[in-house]
Amino acid sequence: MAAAGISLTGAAPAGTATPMSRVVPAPASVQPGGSPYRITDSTRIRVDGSRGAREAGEYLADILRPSTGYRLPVTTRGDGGLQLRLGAKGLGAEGYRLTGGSSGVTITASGPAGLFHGVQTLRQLLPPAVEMDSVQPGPWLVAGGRIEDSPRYGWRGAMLDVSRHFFTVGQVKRYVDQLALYKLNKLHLHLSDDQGWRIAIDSWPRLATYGGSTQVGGGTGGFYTKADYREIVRYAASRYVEIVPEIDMPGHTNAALASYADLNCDGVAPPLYTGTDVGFSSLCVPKDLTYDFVDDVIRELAAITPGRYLHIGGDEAHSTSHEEYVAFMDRVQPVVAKYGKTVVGWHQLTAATPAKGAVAQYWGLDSTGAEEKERVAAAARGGTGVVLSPADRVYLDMKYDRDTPLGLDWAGYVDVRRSYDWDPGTYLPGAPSSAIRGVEAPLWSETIVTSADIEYMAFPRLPGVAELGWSSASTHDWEDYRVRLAAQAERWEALGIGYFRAPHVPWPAR
Ligand code: TNX
Repeated sequence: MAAAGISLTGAAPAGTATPMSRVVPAPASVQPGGSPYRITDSTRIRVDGSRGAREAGEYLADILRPSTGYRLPVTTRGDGGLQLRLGAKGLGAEGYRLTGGSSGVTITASGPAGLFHGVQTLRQLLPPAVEMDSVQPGPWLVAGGRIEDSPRYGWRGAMLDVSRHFFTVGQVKRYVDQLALYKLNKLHLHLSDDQGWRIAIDSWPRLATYGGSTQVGGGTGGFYTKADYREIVRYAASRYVEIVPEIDMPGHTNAALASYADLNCDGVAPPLYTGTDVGFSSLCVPKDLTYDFVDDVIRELAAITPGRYLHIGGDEAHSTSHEEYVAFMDRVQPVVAKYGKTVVGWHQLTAATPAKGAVAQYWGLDSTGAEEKERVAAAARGGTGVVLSPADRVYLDMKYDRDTPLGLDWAGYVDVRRSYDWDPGTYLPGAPSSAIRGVEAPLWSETIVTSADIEYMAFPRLPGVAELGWSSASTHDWEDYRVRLAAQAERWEALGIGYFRAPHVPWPAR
């Protein structure tokens, strides 16, 4: 039997506060102590006059009101209760400080993103039932003590492949909310591939209307209008998530080539494609029209993307010769810069000449050859940033084990421990740690059709990737992590997130 107050499943016993040491991702510093605060009918959410604090306060109220049934007014007047204030020094753009005691809980931060992340921590300190949309009994206790927290990396991402299967604006927003819960701050949208072009481009309308009209398996596909895309960007920004749009080039372009015959070297449009092969398509590198196309697409996409980055793909260009690949990247990267964005590419970009300030997204495996790893490391030494997405660690489309009903297995099975148990700081031999911008968990959607599919593959692996991106290496400990992870399960259940009950994690009984 567990000692009083300690639960082997990581869940706090009813009527006690969740320990501060249970938060995922692990905070930089936790000093538990003092009395808990109890949210009651008379609690107020007190904000300073800033827009960031007001928005974080309203966001917090939206989470708390349905389940507590309390009014929880957001006000600039008075003291105590749940306080959100900007103006703290030395916490960085995303850091925060949370202090709790019997008279209230105060979150302070230097910037609004920090307040928002602090609210996510507060949320995890409350019982999972706080996530329900009907009134629950409580009590609503927040442990006493102090957390001071800021992230290890600035790039903590997830990628969703909306090309192989299309996902609606509502489905993308749902995923954004799940990212925000674990302090992830980038959502990379893979907007084009052989099977579908998913973003309206006014100067080339058939890309979306024809190129977006199907998907893997032959369904009707879909695409985002510019208004849809802006809505995704706006919603993500309200959760401090930056959208990184990707147009994959010069390979993975069958949907574009099918939409405009003139883009093909032979002037003949191929049929739309609904299978799952890769590496068979290429833009026509010698043709001038190709660069008119690229310029139009990048200009229009950059104009609706407030974020800093534009991803140009560059992976698996097996139908493009090396010389043509290099020539293509030499010509296309300056277009991204011309429209004010920073190039991101899959790490094959390092086989060409990455533009100054470019970011390479590494998706190799432990078993990837030393030469390929060294090419990326050399680029990193030369100033190219690196985002780590090792396929046999963080590809969320890889099966957990042989029985996983969804997903692929070309990079092997990726169980929960494998996805968590590595160090981004030392992962790529020869890459200076200063070049590592962070981590990103891609979810390719050849086999992923519904939000339930997304969630089954992302949970429980995604929170581990979030922890690798946020928490310092000194907090890394599988035995401790798996207990904290298990404690998340009741929150997922309250949120309607179906997850894989991975072995070796002490999940609460159902
Ligand atoms: C490789 S990873 C791809 C994608 C596939 C994925 C499936 C990468 C940059 N390219 O085209 O969807 O494998 O796991």
